[in-house]
This record gives sequence, C-alpha cells and structure tokens, in this order.
Amino acid sequence: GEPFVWDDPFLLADQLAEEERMIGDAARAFAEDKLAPRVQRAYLDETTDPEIFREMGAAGLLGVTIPEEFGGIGAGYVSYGMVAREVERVDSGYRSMMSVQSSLVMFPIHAYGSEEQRAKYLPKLASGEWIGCFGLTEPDAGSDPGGMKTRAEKVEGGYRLSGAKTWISNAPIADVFVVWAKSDAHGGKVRGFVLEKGMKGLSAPKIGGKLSLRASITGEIVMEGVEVGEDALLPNAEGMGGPFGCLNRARYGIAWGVMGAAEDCWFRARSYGLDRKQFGKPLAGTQLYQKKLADMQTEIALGLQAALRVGRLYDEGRFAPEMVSLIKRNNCGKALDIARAARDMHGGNGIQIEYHVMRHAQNLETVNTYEGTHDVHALILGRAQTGLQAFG
Ligand code: TGC
Ligand code: FAD
Repeated sequence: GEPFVWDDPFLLADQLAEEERMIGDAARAFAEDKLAPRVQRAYLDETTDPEIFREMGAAGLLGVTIPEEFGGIGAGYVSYGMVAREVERVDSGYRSMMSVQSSLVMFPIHAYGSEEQRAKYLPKLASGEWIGCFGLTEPDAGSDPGGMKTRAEKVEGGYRLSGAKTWISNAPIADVFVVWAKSDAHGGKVRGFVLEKGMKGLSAPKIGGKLSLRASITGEIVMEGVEVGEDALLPNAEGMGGPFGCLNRARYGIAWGVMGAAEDCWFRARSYGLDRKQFGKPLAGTQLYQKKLADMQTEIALGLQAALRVGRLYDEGRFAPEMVSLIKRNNCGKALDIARAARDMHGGNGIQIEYHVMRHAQNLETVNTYEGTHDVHALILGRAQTGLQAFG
C-alpha cells in the first residue's frame, strides 16, 4: 500500500492537474511573502492596505476564472479554489478581498455585462488598479435579500438609485460598486448596476469596531439619488438569479478557503502540542489532544475532498447551487469548530496574536455568517429534499 501522508490523508495533491498545482503553489508563495508578514499589524490596527489588490493582481490572483483577453488567466474553478485556500490560510479577510473582487465584481461584469462594460472594467479589476465591491445586503434585508428596499427609478437617459447597503466588504476603498436594486422600469425586478467612486450622492462610510475580519475593510453604501446613464445597467441579468449566480461562485470559493484557515489551525495545534510539555510529557502525547488532532485531520480531509468534487462538477458545467450550500455550510462550521479547538489547545498562549489561532476563530465567525448563514444553508438543503420552504 501507499505510505500514509498525515497532512494530506487522501493525497489531494495527486488529484490536481499540473496547472492547478502550479496556481496553488504560486498563491501560497504570494500569501507567505506578501500577506503573512503584514497580517498581525493589520488585524490589530483594523486597517486594510489597498496596495494588496495591486500585489494580488500582479501575482495573477484576481479573476482567476476570467478569460485572458480581460486580464484573467482563464483557469478553472479548482484553481480558483486553490487560490482561496492558500490566501485564507493566512487570513479570511484577505481571502474576502480576493473573493469579492473575483466572484462578486469581475464575474457579474463578465457574465452579465455589455462588451463596453467588460472592456472598461475587467482589465483594471484584474490588475488591482481598481477595487470592487458588491452591494446586496441592506440594514433590513440580510438573509432575505429579496426584501431589499433600494430602488432604481427611470429618468431621462438612465436611472436614479436610492437606498442603503450595509456590511459591504471593500466598500470604503472601492472604485467600482456592483449594486442590486429593484427597478421600476423592469416591473420592480432586481437589476444590477455598476457605479463608480465619486458619483454625486454616492458614499461608502467605514463600519468600525469589528471584532472579526479586521484585516478586511467593511462599509456601507449610501445612495442618495445617484444618477447613472443607461450604460451602468448590467444588461444580461434580471431577478434574484443575478446576484445568486455570483454568490454561488463566492460560496464555493469560501468552502475551499475555510479549509485553508482550518489547516493552519490544525498544523499550529499539532506543532504546539509536540513542543509544549506538561506533566512531564508533550501535550501531543495525551489521548485527548490526539483525539482533537484526529478530528481536525478527518474533517479537513473530507471537506477538501468535497470541495474538489464540486469544483470538478463546476468545471464540467454540472454543479447545482445546493451542492455549494452543502459544502459552504459544512466547511465553515467545521473550520470554526477546528479554530476554536486549536485556540483551546494552545492554552493561554492561544489568545495571543502571535499564535494566530484566535484570529482565525474570530474571522470564521464572520465567514460562517456571510454569504448565507449556516442555518440559511440548512434551510436551502431542507427545501431541496422536502419540497417545503421553511424561510418565510
Ligand atoms: P428563491 O425564491 O429561492 O429564488 C428567487 C430567484 O433566485 C433564483 N435562485 C438562484 N439562482 C442561482 N443560484 C442560486 N443559488 C439561487 N437561489 C435562488 C431562483 O431560481 C429564483 O429565480 P426566479 O427567476 O424564479 O425568480 O429565493 P428566496 O428569496 O426565497 O431566497 C431564499 C434564500 C434564503 C435561499 C436566499 O435569499 C439566500 O441565499 N439568502 C442568503 C443571503 C446571502 O447569501 N447574502 C450574501 C450577501 S453577499 C456577501 O455576504 C458577501 S461577503 C463576501 C466576502 O467578503 O467574501
Ligand atoms: P439575519 O438575516 O438578520 O440573521 C440573523 C440570524 O437569524 C442568523 O442566525 C440567521 O441564520 C437567522 N435567520 C435568518 N432567517 C432565518 C429563518 N428564516 N429561519 C431561521 N433562522 C433565520 N453583504 C453583501 O452584500 N456584500 C458584502 O460584501 C458583504 N460582506 C460582509 C462582510 C462582513 C464582515 C459581514 C459580517 C457581512 C457581510 N455581508 C455582505 C452581509 C452578510 O451577507 C449578511 O450579514 C448575512 O447574509 C446575514 O444577514 P444579517 O446579518 O442581516 O443576519
């Protein structure tokens, strides 16, 4: 038989194509060189360096699945997953910055935009020269985004947008805003609009005081009668299928990403337990400690294998949104459990920034909530198997 590789139990690396492995390796090198050295300071100070977008762009990590003619690298969804895993191994906030730019801003402009919109926005988003954000959630419409109040009203030559979005990643530093609004001219259906920084009536104040995801800036988007031309409308999406099409991709990436954060916690807990002695022996030599390590190894191996399977189906055009709900929900929940356990296994040191595990645990609280909460994804899966909708 094969020797058992404790840190890659199902030989995931063997299941990757050469290109997927190379993209993963490049993302890991980038994350170690550029992200890891700044994360502790960024987290403590609750600051986001916009330069990170330029650096990610130069490393080819923005819009991995977007064709080369628009500045992407035209890779598949498994490659995208590998990027998410490596970036989130450092910090969920950095992965968030990347996911929003790639899946929630570049994807809809590519999939639903006009040729002019694609040519205007995608290359600058791919290089990181421009930063994007995605405005769906509102103060009174979180899990139920269909209940949004933001309106687009038809005016001569375009639209006037009014409303407020909240909890928007990247918003305070964004140049490009993909926002979703109910459009009177389209029978009240939800439509996407591309807004730009500096438009009259548009502002994006920062939300301070977050105790989670502190390296990723979050804000509101306030639209006080923002007037845009007809060319700001994304022509090829109507209804909630537009924003959900973006969310499917971001949620899929998150399912990989959180496994990266969980792996970091697992490896750190293992090393710590090998070094730290109590009662005359290493902590890692105790049964309770080993049981926790075995649980981490098991859940991560299963979670990565599931993410890989859904990625393959994505690339074959055979994925269903419920598959994404299953892995987003399970991998986030398991990653959060693993990060909390790793925090515990580090004892008092576990609460210190230098040991990283509590930062991951705090971040994963957000990741378990955004892009559809753990419970909302349970309801999506419950509906799919009973035919009964339990939301409303
Ligand atoms: P429902 O009646 O189920 O569907 C309404 C319309 O939408 C279509 N649809 C989908 N299309 C594609 N993919 C999906 N996953 C879809 N889900 C629904 C559906 O076919 C239908 O189309 P049509 O043409 O027939 O109208 O919708 P509902 O309003 O009952 O929705 C219920 C629910 C709970 C499933 C949904 O609202 C939901 O997923 N809520 C969670 C909200 C959420 O995920 N928000 C995320 C905000 S963005 C974010 O958090 C970014 S953080 C990123 C980062 O920083 O990394
Ligand atoms: P609620 O919907 O109010 O949920 C509160 C609780 O009630 C949860 O436990 C939920 O599971 C539960 N619940 C809700 N409905 C039901 C039900 N029918 N049955 C049982 N339980 C239910 N949004 C964007 O649009 N763009 C972004 O870039 C973005 N970035 C974010 C970044 C951060 C740091 C955070 C925290 C959030 C971000 N979000 C973003 C918003 C995020 O998607 C929402 O927070 C999330 O969808 C949940 O909505 P809510 O916060 O309003 O919670």
